[in-house]
Amino acid sequence: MRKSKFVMVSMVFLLVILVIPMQAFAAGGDILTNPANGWTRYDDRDNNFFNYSSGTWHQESYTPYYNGTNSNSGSQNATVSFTFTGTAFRILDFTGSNRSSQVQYSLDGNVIQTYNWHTSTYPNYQTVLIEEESLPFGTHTVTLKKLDATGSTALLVIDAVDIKNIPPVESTGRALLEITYVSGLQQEYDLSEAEITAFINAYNAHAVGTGSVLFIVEKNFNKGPFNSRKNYIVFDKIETFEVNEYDPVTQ
Ligand SMILES: [Ca+2]
Repeated sequence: MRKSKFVMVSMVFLLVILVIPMQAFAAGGDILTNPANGWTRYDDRDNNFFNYSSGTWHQESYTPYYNGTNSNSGSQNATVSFTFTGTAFRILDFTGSNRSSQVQYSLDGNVIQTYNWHTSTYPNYQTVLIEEESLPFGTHTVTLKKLDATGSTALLVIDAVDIKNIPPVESTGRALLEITYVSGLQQEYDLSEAEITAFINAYNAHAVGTGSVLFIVEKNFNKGPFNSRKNYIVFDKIETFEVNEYDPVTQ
């Protein structure tokens, strides 16, 4: 009982420590002309990564943007989203006199914040406008929606997005893989580190159009009369998943 209380107090304390800097750092502000080590950059014209919808989107070419490109829309309710597997992302563009004053940011279907990027400041290209650094490792969907009125001086613009997709390193632990399927069914698998890594690699390979459409989990428990039992995880049926690592020694 004492241990539980200590864990809870510690978790609350940890949350306070984590949340305050995250909120303060959410505005970003750094200029990143290249992704940091361990991060991957996706350019705005990567249609396998970005989903542009609910508005008229235009492509512009201009050297100061990453790769010399941006995608922009002045339509009210213009929406762009992307889904990734990892722990962190950064959205790059700049604040300026022709940017939207109401960009609604949602993470995994939850509205987080609305940004005003309509400023009189001189444009600093490839600035981090939104940054999340400490998400639980898994699949996440980020959505930006332009709420203000249609206009050519109120644009929602994507230059590029950086993703950190390296799973947290644990030396000896196991992990619970929690999968939510499109059907709403949730399943949990107790896997080794190697199995988790294999699953993530297979998932990412499938996401870019290579690799198998499924992943097979060997069940080492409740075999009953069978020599082996297998679970078949079909990637296209997955809505989202989370990996929660633990150390079996301390459980
Ligand atoms: Ca670009």
